[in-house]
Amino acid sequence: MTRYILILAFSSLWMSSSHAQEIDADGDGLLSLREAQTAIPELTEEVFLMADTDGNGLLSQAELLSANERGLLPS
Ligand SMILES: [Ca+2]
Ligand SMILES: [Ca+2]
Repeated sequence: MTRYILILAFSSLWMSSSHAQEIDADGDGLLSLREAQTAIPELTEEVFLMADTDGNGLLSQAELLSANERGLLPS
């Protein structure tokens, strides 16, 4: 269930600034490993790096959704 909570939270992050500071601490619209682990404590760096398909060290919404579709995110 955790991944769905994150997807919901992350989606709302894009739409609602009221949630932005809860996960996206620096407000850049991308999730760093630390920010992602705040939302999913079980998320490992290994999984984060697999999800970060463009290798910029940050997860975009598209990368997060793709990782979810590939089953990378802890459930
Ligand atoms: Ca951020
Ligand atoms: Ca990325």
